[in-house]
Amino acid sequence: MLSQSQLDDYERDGYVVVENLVPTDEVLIPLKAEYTDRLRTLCRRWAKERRIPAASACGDFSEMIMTAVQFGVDYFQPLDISLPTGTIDKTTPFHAGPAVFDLLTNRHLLDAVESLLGPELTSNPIQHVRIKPPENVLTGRENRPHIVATDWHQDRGVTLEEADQSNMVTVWMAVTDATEHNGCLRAIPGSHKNDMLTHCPASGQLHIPANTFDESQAEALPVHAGGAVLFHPNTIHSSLSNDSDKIRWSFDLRYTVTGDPTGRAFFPSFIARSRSNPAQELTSAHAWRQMWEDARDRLANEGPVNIHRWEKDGVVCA
Ligand SMILES: O=C(O)CCC(=O)C(=O)O
Ligand SMILES: [Fe+2]
Repeated sequence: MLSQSQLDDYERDGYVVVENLVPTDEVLIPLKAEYTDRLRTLCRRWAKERRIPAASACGDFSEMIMTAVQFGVDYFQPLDISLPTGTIDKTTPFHAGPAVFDLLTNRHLLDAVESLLGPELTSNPIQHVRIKPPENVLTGRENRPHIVATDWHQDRGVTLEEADQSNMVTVWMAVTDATEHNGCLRAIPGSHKNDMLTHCPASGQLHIPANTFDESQAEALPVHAGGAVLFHPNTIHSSLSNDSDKIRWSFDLRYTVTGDPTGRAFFPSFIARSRSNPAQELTSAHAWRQMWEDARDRLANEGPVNIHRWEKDGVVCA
């Protein structure tokens, strides 16, 4: 549970930095092991398909990411914990492993979210892994917010209108230490008290135009591995670029009060905690994975999915 002073911070600023939110041995070590195995399988396949040199060492996690970057192989989608937007087919890759499910349902994490949203919590499918290489190894074409610095936005702006009244919290979990040098979050304190601002699509990201908020108020939010930043859906935030020479790794998860729209009804949500009826809680990592596979099969037969409401020609976007 969060302390009174952490709750006060959240109320005043729209975010709270919580160090040591999840235990390293229960959560981070299994996650790193699961991701390393998954990436090794991918790496060996890429080598076999000659997408990377056949002699590539598929050993260390960072090395494999750097090899993928160097040879222009997309490592992001096969490691992401969500299906993508746009067109989905029956083979669109994603990662829904048991260590991720254990993170989503970790009791310490849910205790903190319960302090903010109450005892009935749904895991919202708006969730991503962000494994960011040093920005200087990337080509200028790469602008996905899962790989480079993320532009200023509110998470409310990346959901559909149906979730505008939903009670929701984002949990931004650091897997590696997040610093100002390697691309930690930044946020505008108190911005959650405002309404949602207009977001403009540009170069593969959404952003709030600079003249509609005061960027000089921004606070950097460094946090150690195993800690998290919890923030409100109206909090204006972005991330810095990874100017270090190592990978920077985070997960962003979201929780919604059960019954409130998640904003992505076409992706699967599940009850992560219910104090009124604990039997409703999903406890099977396998069942969770199956929900995503079923969603993929369904969406492969439907048109592309859209995740936001914004047009390039919004009044402030010109
Ligand atoms: O880690 C990032 O680059 C930004 C993450 C973000 O916008 C979020 O977690 O909502
Ligand atoms: Fe965000």
